[in-house]
Amino acid sequence: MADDQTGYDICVVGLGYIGLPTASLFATQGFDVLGVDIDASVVRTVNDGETHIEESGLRTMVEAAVNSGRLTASTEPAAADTFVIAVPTPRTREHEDTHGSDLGYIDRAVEAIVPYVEPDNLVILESTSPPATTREHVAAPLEREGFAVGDDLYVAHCPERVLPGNILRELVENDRVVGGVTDACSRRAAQFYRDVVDGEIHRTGATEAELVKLMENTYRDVNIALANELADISDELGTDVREVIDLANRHPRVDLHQPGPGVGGHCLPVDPWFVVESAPEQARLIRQARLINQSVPARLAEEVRSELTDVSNPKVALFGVAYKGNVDDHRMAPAKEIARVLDQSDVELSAYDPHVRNFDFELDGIESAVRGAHAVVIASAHDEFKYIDAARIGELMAERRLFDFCNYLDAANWRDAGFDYVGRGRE
Ligand code: SAJ
Repeated sequence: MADDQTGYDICVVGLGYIGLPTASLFATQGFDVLGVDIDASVVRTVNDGETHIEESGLRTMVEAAVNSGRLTASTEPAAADTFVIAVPTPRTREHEDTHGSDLGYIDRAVEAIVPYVEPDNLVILESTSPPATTREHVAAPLEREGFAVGDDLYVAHCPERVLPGNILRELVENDRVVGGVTDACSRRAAQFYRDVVDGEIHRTGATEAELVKLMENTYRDVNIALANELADISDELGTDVREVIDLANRHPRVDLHQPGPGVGGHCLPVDPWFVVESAPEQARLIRQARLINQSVPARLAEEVRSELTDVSNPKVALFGVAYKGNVDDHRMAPAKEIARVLDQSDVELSAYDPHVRNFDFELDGIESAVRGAHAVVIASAHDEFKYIDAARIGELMAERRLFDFCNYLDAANWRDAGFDYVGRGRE
């Protein structure tokens, strides 16, 4: 602890993909940090200098932070100058076109810190949240405790904006948007990040900051829906979607994204709904884009199934169950929906993923996954898949079909090995 009178410099509530990197980053910069998680096994792991998530460089940083004595984990918060809340904000219903947001984690985090918050503290919400959450779910309950936000307590939203797989670098290099409940709150929160962030720090209001974050991911989701639609158009017209996108993107003001097996992760499939929910009448395009992306995995699974109608006892090997390439995170991965649809038909399913350790069902080694299979489906673009020996895989399979829904592999290489190669929107 920095000083027994005031407690820790920082108390980070939620030791997940954002909270743990944030806590260890500040600790390695010399701050005394308490990391809090409701999961006792996470707390034990961190106190042992280890990590429960796969993220490049994180293990080393956590180990250094814990060994230096500046990072401690606990299931209980304690007094600190600054509280950072980085807990999940999941949606409440899946696969429907209206979605509520579950702010229970935020409410419980605020409740947990209330006994420790003192005058002049700073409370920051980093969790991606629907508009007005910082005011209504963080500032309001603290005001009910007698604080005057902006006067004797400072509350702000500073959305995390880092890319999984690249978190430690982006935490330092990316610009930050800091939205205070008042101007004084914004100034105080900006000052907090200045010690560890090399990027620019932009000050705005709390609700604006919430919308900035949501629109960043919404922009990607709408753009990917456009790319997925373009893949279907390319199938119809017999054009190569990759070439069309690549050449269109040579224009200085165009940045088309890529089609794929669907949009997964805990951000893009969720955040646009927060916007739709906040202004349902206005957010028509955002809703439509979400529905388009949401429908992709099931449609692709049907496509696989229909290619196998003549096969008796078809077996499909799913390669990649993570929500995108080179991560171990499988939250809302398109592979889950592909597996669900195939599983409902008479297809025998196997799955291989070199990054994911625990999945919804048991994963196989590469050879047992493909043995006797009639098709391989690529559902996450992991680097390892580029180095697969297509001929060797083909020898083990009953029939050689490859559905490369990530447009990731070298079609010529697989065709040379006797595979019937199907990509997204390309010959
Ligand atoms: N995807 C496509 N086509 C593309 C790009 C992505 O189909 O052209 C798919 C991916 O395969 C994946 C999904 O979209 O299934 C989401 O992947 P992503 O890389 O776009 O985003 P995330 O969820 O890993 O991280 C995003 C990032 N947001 C932006 O880049 C604007 C990250 O910076 C955020 O911090 C993160 O969301 C978050 O936590 O909100």
